[in-house]
Amino acid sequence: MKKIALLLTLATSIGLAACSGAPAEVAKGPNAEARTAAFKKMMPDFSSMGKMVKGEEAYDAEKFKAAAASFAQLSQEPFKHFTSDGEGKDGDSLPNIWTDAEKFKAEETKFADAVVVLNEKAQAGNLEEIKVAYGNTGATCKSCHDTFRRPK
Ligand code: ASC
Repeated sequence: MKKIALLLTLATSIGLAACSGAPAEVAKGPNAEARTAAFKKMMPDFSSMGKMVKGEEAYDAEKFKAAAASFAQLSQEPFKHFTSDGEGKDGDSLPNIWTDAEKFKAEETKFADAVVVLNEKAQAGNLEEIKVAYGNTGATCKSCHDTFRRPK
């Protein structure tokens, strides 16, 4: 009887752990904090472009150009801080960032290249081409997150 109770407790804990997934927060050392701050800083530009691309806001060529140029600069910053703070202090960064550095670098390059094209298209001002470039940029965000960011 005791054995069954123990097994039940064990099964329940495993079940709960599987369902609840990763902890809500993983501690952040200084590098993780710097990454978060830099990603947060670049997001208003990406969101602003997103609203115009999705038609939630009227396309304003000058506003779009400014956001794309700013994003091209700000989006470089997070990648200066991808150094591990040590186990349990890397925030949303998964350990394979450090162990599979080559693949991570390839994701970073894909993103950076997509951002350059997005800025070029923004400055040229053809909304249909801008939409494609914006979509491609978002796809590189997702591709990296799917492999290297703690699932949310
Ligand atoms: C965003 C955001 C991301 C990317 C990604 C695009 O706005 O926060 O991580 O776009 O979702 O697929």
